[in-house]
Amino acid sequence: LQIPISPVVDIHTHMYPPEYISILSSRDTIPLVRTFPSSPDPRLILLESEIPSLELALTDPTAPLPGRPLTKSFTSLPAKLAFMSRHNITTSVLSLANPWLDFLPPDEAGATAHEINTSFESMCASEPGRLYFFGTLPLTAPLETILASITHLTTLPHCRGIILGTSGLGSGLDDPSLLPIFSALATSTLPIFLHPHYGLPNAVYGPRSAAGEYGHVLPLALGFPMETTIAVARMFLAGVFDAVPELRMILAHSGGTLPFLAGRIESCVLHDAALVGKMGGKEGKRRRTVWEVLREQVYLDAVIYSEVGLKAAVEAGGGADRLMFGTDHPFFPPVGVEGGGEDGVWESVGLNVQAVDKALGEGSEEARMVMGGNAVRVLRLFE
Ligand code: 5CU
Repeated sequence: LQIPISPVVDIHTHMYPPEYISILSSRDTIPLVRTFPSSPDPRLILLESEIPSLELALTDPTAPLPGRPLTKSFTSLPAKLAFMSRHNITTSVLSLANPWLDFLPPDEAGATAHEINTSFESMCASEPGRLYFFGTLPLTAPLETILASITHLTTLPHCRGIILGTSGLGSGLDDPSLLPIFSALATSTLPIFLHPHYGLPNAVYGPRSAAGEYGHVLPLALGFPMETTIAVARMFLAGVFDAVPELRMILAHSGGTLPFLAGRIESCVLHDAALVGKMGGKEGKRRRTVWEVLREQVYLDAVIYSEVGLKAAVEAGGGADRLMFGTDHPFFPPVGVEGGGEDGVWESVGLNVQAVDKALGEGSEEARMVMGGNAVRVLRLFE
């Protein structure tokens, strides 16, 4: 394996292996895959905000199609590799896309996680140096099954962490029942790639959004980042980072709005007499601020699409060495191109590359770190 001097590493890139698609195809409630007579591709319907359009399309054949087309970009390894080559991506760290295994019955989750993680391992093994992956946990299963799944992941040579949603075991990531899982991940040096799925309640987007007037903009642009922000703020307030100091988290979409709102979170803690006393730090130690937690235990991806957001993410991390490039492929393919344009150059990728170049200087050492060097170091790639 020839390791390039300046590899480009995509740490935010998803796939749905065939085993997962067959589960979705057998379902009547979201997440599901459904065919419609007016669509050449089956439709992938994932989000609660897509339920109104799904219901409409099931009763009215002329209504706009719900969800997104399930194209080869979501499922095919050759399509992923072709996308990487077209965009000069040396190595991808694959992950199952949302909503992972969050919806499975407890007695099925363990075996499904085993099957899906094994499937990712064999995809990665078939392309040495080009592919690694973040595993998936069977969070609806009993604790011992979840811990066994973590042990399984430690035996898979291409696994570099896990992808996790914000619901945890059903009560969010500040749930004390998660501490043994966080500890096991920390002990196994498996960072958590935290990714949103649930967004905000549909009601906040209003009836015009429910009627499809604004497409996916509000849930994806605003609901997703707020979800991540709230999940991490809850972990911080509950003292999870102090309880498991070796835990490392990589936050999707540059940490949601954390880089922008960390100061406000910190100020609200500081001005809450009861809380600041309670969070005083263990064994007389000083309380760590949200800024310190961000600089000691948190990494951010660089999927933010603008120079302004990227600069905030760099500042929040205390420098460019906590930021890692990503694409969010296969979401956000080019639109308005005959056939969907998935085989061309993706504007969504270009926006994130441009943001790095503009914020850090094209060709600079810092840009190189964000584009790949940091991922190689943090995720122990090519070892
Ligand atoms: O377009 C979308 O809905 C999504 C999604 O569901 N997950 C993701 O990672 N990005 C976009």
